[in-house]
This record gives sequence, C-alpha cells and structure tokens, in this order.
Amino acid sequence: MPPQERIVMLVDLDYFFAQCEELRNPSLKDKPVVVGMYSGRTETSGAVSTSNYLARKYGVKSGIPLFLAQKRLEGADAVFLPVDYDYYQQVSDKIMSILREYSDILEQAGIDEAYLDVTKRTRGSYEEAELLVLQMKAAVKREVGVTFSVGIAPNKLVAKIASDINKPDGVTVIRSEQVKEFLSPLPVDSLIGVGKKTVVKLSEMGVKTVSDLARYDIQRLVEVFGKTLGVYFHNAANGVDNDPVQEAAEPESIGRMGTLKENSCDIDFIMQKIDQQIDEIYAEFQPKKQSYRQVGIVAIMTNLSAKSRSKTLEKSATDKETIHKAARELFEKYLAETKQELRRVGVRIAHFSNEEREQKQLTSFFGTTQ
Ligand code: TTP
Ligand code: MG
Repeated sequence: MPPQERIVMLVDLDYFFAQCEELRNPSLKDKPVVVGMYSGRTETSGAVSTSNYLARKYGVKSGIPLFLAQKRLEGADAVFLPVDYDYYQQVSDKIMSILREYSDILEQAGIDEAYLDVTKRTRGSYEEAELLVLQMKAAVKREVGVTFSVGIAPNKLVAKIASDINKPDGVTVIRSEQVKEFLSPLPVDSLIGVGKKTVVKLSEMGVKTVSDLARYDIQRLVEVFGKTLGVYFHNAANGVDNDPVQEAAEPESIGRMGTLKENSCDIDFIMQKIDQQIDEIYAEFQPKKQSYRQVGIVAIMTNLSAKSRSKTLEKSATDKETIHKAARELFEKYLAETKQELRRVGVRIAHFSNEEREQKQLTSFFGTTQ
C-alpha cells in the first residue's frame, strides 16, 4: 500500500540574523546590514554570517570574507554587526513555539528553519494549508515582528527546495502532481546530498539536471555510487522522500547547584566550587556522545535572591574546558556588574544535539562522494 499522501511545510526565516538586528533597531531597515563572524585576528578578518536583502544587492552574502563585503559596500552607509547568538536564539525560540501551535508535528531543523507536518489539521487540503500559512505569518508578524518563507509539498525534500523559490515573505506550493515538473529543470545539486564531487561525476555521466538523473538507469547509479546512495539519488530525483517529520526529543540540561564554604565574590574561590560541579556534569554528559551548545550559571546572593545567566556558544562543543571557560566568563561578568557576595552557585549545560554522530552518519551515508 502506498504511504498516505502528506502535506509538509518547510518554514525558513528570512535573512534571519540580520532581520533580528533590524527587529531591535528598526532604523537599520533602510540600510544594508551585514552580520559578521569576526575572527579577531584583524579588525575585518572573518566571514559574513548573513546580510539583509539590501546588502545582497551589492553582492554581499553568507560566507564571503568581511573585508570583501566592506569593499563592496563602500559609500553605501552599511552597518556591520557581530553575531549575537543568544539574542537570535531567543527570537527563534519564540517563533518556533508559535509555529508549533499551527502544526501536527514540528521538527526544528536549525536556528531558522523547521519542518511542519500539517496533514491532519488541513485534512490533506493544499488550500487549507495555504490559509494556515497566512495565519502563521500574521501571528509571527504580530507577536514577534519577523517574516519567513514557506515551501508546501508532499514531502520534506520538495518542501525544502520550494521554500527557496519565493523569498522573502513568500509561499510556494508544489502539489504531488506538480513535483516532477517542478524538479525536472533544476540542477542536480538542488537535491540534498548532491555535493560538488557528485556534481562533477554526474556531469561526466551526462547528468546535469534533476530530470537527467530521474531518467538515468538506476542499476548504473548503484554501480557508480553504491546501493544506498544510488537508490537515494534515483528516488530524490523522482521526488520520492518518505522521511517523516519528527518532533525532536525534549530539550534537556545537566546541572549542579551547591553552597560555597563561605559567602564570596572572589572569582577563583567560586570557580573551585564550579569546577567540582563541572567534573560531575561532564561525567554524566560524556557517555551520551552528544554535543552541547549552551552554558548557564546560577548565582544565589546572601539574601537568597537568585539570578541566572547563559551563553550560547558559536559552535557546539563536546569538551570540558569550554564549560569552564564559559562559566568563568559568565561569573566574571556577573560579579563585575553586581559586586555582591554569593552564597550558592550552580552551572549547567544545555541544547544538546547529536551533531557529531549525525555528521558521521551522513558522511558514511553519502560516502566520499562529497
Ligand atoms: P539561511 O536560512 O541560509 O540564510 P538567511 O536566513 O540569512 O537568509 P534567507 O532569507 O536566504 O533564508 O541561514 C540562517 C542563518 O544562519 C543566517 O541568518 C545566518 C546563519 N548562517 C551563517 O552564519 N553562515 C552561513 O554561511 C549561512 C548560510 C547561514
Ligand atoms: Mg533563512
């Protein structure tokens, strides 16, 4: 029996980091805005994380060096800002919780994108799905002030490609009977998993578009790329993808709290306690073979009022030293601001993911062809 026809959406927030910056400072809206990851070596070393659509008109996009972005935007009254993950994460969390209300199942696929299965609530109707998107857009605009683009399709593969067609603030609907026609003219690297090396190999075989790939003899694909990959390419090119939209496991954290031997605002004394806690946290965390993305601290004053602070790391980490460094930084900053003695202190790590493991699975799945 064929699997039930689904309606799947991919929601992708528009120029996300730059849109967040415009959100907290609306005067940026009519200027080119570049959000950069500054490496710190020189004043302009680093790369562009993203830019708003005005800056993109000057050829400034994700990944290009910051010095090049500056050159391209010379005299354009552009604004350059460093990434502020914590803030973007907060905006993202708010949006995801709104989107969740409009979906049967929501699978977050990154800080600015999520797959939504809406089959049940739309009773399989694409018209209903489009109306749902209008409601979602209005709610997110009203409650957060952010726009996004959506692809609606019978599966994740096609929804993802469709979401890129109308940007910003767009919607693209590809019904199952339109999938073939939609995918056919696209270059093969539009399909997830078709990287640079695969493109070269396929091109040598005379395969340039998705329709070339869809028509190519599957046996021959299997001979060249192996069974898993060959079958995957064949199915993807034919718009077949049965991967379900799955809610990620509940976010969790691992933390410890403890009372200091004496009230103190001495960072080294506080870190002695914190380091013991980190040892325990790490012992619990390590067997999970996951990575963490956030480090938080809790400080309880002598009057028993509690304050917490957290830091989202630029990259997921798996080591103990990063927890120590982030916790120390948070406490130093906190103590400098409050100048009060602490009585109890705590530390925690959160935002776990299987990134490393998934990366490995993907690498072994896609072999060495990427
Ligand atoms: P994207 O969704 O790829 O880009 P975007 O949201 O900025 O723009 P679009 O309107 O085309 O969707 O990525 C989401 C965020 O991830 C982006 O705002 C910044 C970050 N990012 C990087 O830091 N480096 C990169 O190379 C890319 C592609 C994204
Ligand atoms: Mg985006």
